[in-house]
This record gives sequence, C-alpha cells and structure tokens, in this order.
Amino acid sequence: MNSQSNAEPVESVKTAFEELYGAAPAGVWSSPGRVNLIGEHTDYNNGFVMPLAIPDRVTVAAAKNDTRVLRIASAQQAEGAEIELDKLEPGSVEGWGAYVAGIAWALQQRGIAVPGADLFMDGRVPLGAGLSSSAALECAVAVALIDLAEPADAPQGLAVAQLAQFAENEYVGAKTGLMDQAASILCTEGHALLFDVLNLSTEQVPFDLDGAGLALVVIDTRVTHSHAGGEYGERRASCEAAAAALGVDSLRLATPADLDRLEDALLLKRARHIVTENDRVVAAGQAMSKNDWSEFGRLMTASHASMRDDFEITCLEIDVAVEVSLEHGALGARMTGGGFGGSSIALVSQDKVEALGAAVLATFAERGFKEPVIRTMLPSRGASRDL
Ligand code: GAF
Repeated sequence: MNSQSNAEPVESVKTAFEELYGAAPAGVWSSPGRVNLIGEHTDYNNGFVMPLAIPDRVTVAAAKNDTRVLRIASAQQAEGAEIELDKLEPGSVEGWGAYVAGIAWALQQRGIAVPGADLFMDGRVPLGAGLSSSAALECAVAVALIDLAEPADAPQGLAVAQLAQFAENEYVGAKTGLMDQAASILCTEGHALLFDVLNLSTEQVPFDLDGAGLALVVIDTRVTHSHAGGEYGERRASCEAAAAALGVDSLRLATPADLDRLEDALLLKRARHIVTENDRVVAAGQAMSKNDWSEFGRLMTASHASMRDDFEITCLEIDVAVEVSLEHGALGARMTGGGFGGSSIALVSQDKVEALGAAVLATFAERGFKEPVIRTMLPSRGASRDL
C-alpha cells in the first residue's frame, strides 16, 4: 500500500513548460483534491460538510503571453487547446479544456480582465475516483489566472471557491454544490474543514491521525462516475421537491419531526438522508474536537448506511469495500464523494492498515471486481503558490 504518493511535480511542470513554450513560467500554483469525511449531498441543501485536502494535487505553471489566447497543455492529456478569451461563452470549449475556459469565463463575468497566457498542468488527482479532480483543476487554474491578472480587488479564499463553483455550474454545466471548491481552496494541513454552507462559516478542526495512532485509508474502487447529469441531478431535484413540499427554502431548515409530513415515500427517504446527515456532521465535528474516535467512526458508518439505504447513491463495490473495512477493524467506513462509484474511506488503527488493505484486495479479486487502489492519506494544504 502506498502512503502520501503522487509527489508534487513543481520542478517537472516548470521544465515541461519551458520545453513547450520556450521561456520560464511566471509562477507555479497548485490545488488539491479532497476526501469528504462526512456530509454527503448536504452542500447543495445549504447543510454541513467536513472534507480534508488530500496530497494529490493539480499543479499549473503559467505565464502571460501578450495575446488574447490561453494556450493550455497537460501532462496527462494528448491534446492541448487554444482558448480565445474574447469568444468565451458556456459550451464554447469542450473536454478537459472546458474547466480552464470556465474559470477564465467566470473571472470575466466578475469583471476581471484575464490576460492571454500559456499554461502547463500536471493533474495528479485520479479522474472519476470521487476525489474531486475537477475542483482541483478549476481551483489551480483560478489561483494562477488571478495572480497573472493582478486585479485591483483580487478575490480570495471562499470567493475564489465560489467563482470556481460558478464556472462548474454555469460553464461546464454540472450543477454541483460548493464543497469541493471550498475544500480545495480553504483546507489546511493537519485539519478537517467543518463548513456550514448556509452561513458560509468555516472551522479548521485539528485532525491528528498520527497522534491518535490512526490512519485514513482511501480505497479507490475504480468504478468511475460523472456528475454532469443523471443521478446526481435527480437527487438534487428530489431534495428541492422535498423542501418545497415542507415549505422551507432548503432541507437545511427541515427538522427530523418535519419528515413525518412528507407523504411521498421516495422524497421522505431522500430528505431523511439530508436531515440526519446534517446532524451527523455536527456531531462528528464535536467528536473530532474531543478525540472521540469510536464515536466519529460510528457516525461515518451511519452516514454510509444512510447513503446506501435512503439516498441510494452507493454501488456494490463501494458497499463491499466498506463492509470488509469494518470486518477488519475499521472504527468507521463510508463512501466519500458524489457516489455511484469512486472511493470509500476507513478510519482504522495504524497497526491494522496492512491487514485491512490485504482483505479488501483479496475480496475484490474473489468477487471479480477491478483491482482497487488503496492508499493512506494525511490531511494536506489547500491551494498555494509554489514558485
Ligand atoms: C460532488 C459535488 F461536486 C459536491 O458539490 C457534493 O455535492 C458531493 O458530490 C456530494 O457530497 O463531489
């Protein structure tokens, strides 16, 4: 099992930029993917979430080029692209370049003059693994372009996350919540981020895994997912319908007692996940502050059951990974991210990590599933300028 892999490629990105564009970059920026510890699908219901930044990052070298074009290339993509800044409108660029174009467009919509620039990126967050590779790319490009643009009143912190969410919602067309971008921008090393989306308030909660003798195991089942439409959008629509039926602006404002008023059985299940999940996130924040890891684990596992039974967003491979983790000593285990594939996480004492990983690998092989990628991760830093 690897830990803390996907080393940061600051030097290699700088070298690749120089080889491609024939000059040194003005700087190198990066932004991470995330694991969400608890609080799934609560963000677009104005609820609570508790992500941390993972060591996997998207790293971008960039420099202005005195044109009206963004030239982009990536270590992972065969095709680069040229994005004309004066012709940007939602849908005008497709593929991975849409995330870059979306950020430029969102900055322009906010009145920030984006300069023509050359960009080279290296994305080390696995795609489709539920670890938020899109937000990592958006946020890395956002911090790079903002620094190159040098606007008088540069957006910072949460405002950058909101701008990246705006790009994803309105340019790329994926109607996701704010959690992933907030995590990528705001998380700090050694902490989980307790984020209240209704009040836009955040708390950095110390998450000292080593001090507690614990490890966070991340199991990428390699069942890939997409949020551009389909099931994610349906869950969102059900939540909105349940909120409307209850006469509240969002399910954040509904209480467990309100649920009895929902006559539609499906809406009741969907709403019950959100209402109980919000309570679990708040309780998890308290448990973490008290180093009460058995309670924290219990809440993780309850969250998984709620996603599996009420919100119905897990899949067989994820459920098996969670079950095997619990059978092999995890204090808690759950799916992380939007669902329908991706990764599960397990909180386990450090001396049980190897056995847990081996058991998951063996079970996946027996059941004929794809070989999962199993790693331990420590809470890492959010977006940064690295050079
Ligand atoms: C995806 C979305 F992008 C987030 O906004 C969030 O809704 C998450 O799924 C589920 O918690 O990562």
